[in-house]
Amino acid sequence: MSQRLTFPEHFVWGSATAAFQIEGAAAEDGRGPSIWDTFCREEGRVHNGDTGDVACDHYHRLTEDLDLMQSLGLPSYRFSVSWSRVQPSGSGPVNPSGLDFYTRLVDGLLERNITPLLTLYHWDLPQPLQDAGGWTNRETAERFADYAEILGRALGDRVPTFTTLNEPWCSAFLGHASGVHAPGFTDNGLALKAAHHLNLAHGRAVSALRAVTGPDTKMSVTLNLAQVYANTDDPADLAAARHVDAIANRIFLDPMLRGSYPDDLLAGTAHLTDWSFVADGDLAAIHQPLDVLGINFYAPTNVAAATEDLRAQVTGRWVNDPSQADAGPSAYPGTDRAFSIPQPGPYTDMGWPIRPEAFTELLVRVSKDYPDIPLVITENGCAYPDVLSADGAVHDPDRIDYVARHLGAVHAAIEAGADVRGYYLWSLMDNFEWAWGYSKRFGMVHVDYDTLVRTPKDSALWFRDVIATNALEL
Ligand code: IFM
Repeated sequence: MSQRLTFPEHFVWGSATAAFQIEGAAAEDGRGPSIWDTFCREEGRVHNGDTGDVACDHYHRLTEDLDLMQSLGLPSYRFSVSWSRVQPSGSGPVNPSGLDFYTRLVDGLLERNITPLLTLYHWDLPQPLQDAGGWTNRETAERFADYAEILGRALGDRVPTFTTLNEPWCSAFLGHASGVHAPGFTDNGLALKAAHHLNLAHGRAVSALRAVTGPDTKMSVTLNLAQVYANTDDPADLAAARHVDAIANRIFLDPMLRGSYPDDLLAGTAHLTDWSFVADGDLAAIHQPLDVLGINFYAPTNVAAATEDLRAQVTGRWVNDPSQADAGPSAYPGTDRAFSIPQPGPYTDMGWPIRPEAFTELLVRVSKDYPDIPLVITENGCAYPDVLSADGAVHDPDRIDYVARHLGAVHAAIEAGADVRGYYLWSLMDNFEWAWGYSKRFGMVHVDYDTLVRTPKDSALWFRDVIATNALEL
């Protein structure tokens, strides 16, 4: 029997993108190279050798895309700023054309009554900063604060909410442990150091933004939290799941929201690093008051202790690590004794299992363990191999089903007491899916990569109705 779920008054609806994934215009108007420009050019890193050079050409099609958002009834839009476009060297002079692009974007949103949600960093570090050590160099956190200040001064009067980092877990661990993301390193100790510097960058950026924006400007961070299950009640499996929870979740949540690193994280990684990169005062700097916690969720994780038997049997991917080839280096330092167990389907085109109830459990858990901070779903969505049909439409019933069931899960979490204030669908349009290149389509708008024509999929029209009614038929 179908039911109608109504969302709270003032619930914020939107969709999300990121600069490198949609903008293109990689070498235009003074933009400098980022680590993803470099990574795409390294043999074998990205499917099909795809690059972000053109992407969805959003840089040149800004007005068309703003009109598209308006036609889809979006009340809010989450985007990220390309640091390399605004500050091509990652430090020093601002590139006025780059800043102008984001000014036009924000103004264009506001003219259409669409509320901007600005992410400062979605993985595209300026290459010159990488050449100086990237996130393994503590100085990068200071440069990030300078960059945050530039954006705060330029747009703080018009952007109500700033998000510092998108999914720092990916930057740290996919970038430095499993190596499937830029800069492509496989060094567990370095990954932990990068994680700390990302935490520090977040704290410094919040302070810098607060200093130049008004008291009503909201500060946030977006984390891709993992809902981790132990495969059995065996103490070894439970310990493995707890360790993955520390590396995936509490390594960011605890310093940002509690001002400390969890003891079990420090103990569980002591063979990889002595954590001497944590300087006096760092934890206080990281622990800044936040107004919103952004959560990205796609699929849960099932973990077992890695017995010799399992090593022989399991060829499943490492935990929560979609881009990684089977049995590569782990993205979870210290989980050399733990395996991600393949879960039953159905799966999305990424091979990720569809388990909406895990989303409810995650939201309820976070709101209990870290109370008093409103939550916003800054990403949720799915990839399917959508095609333009002969009737000119893109029929994507699987996406509608996935999003409806995950919205149902958000609603259930709210009913259970979680303070969830909004939901951003990933993504506005098909785009560059990192190591998967353009082979995975997450958009509610189809992009023809030859013509760059945009076609709203059935899911976009369905989502427009959900937004208009603030309710869902499930
Ligand atoms: O496309 C990505 C996005 O950049 C970050 N979160 C997950 C999405 C799907 O993989």
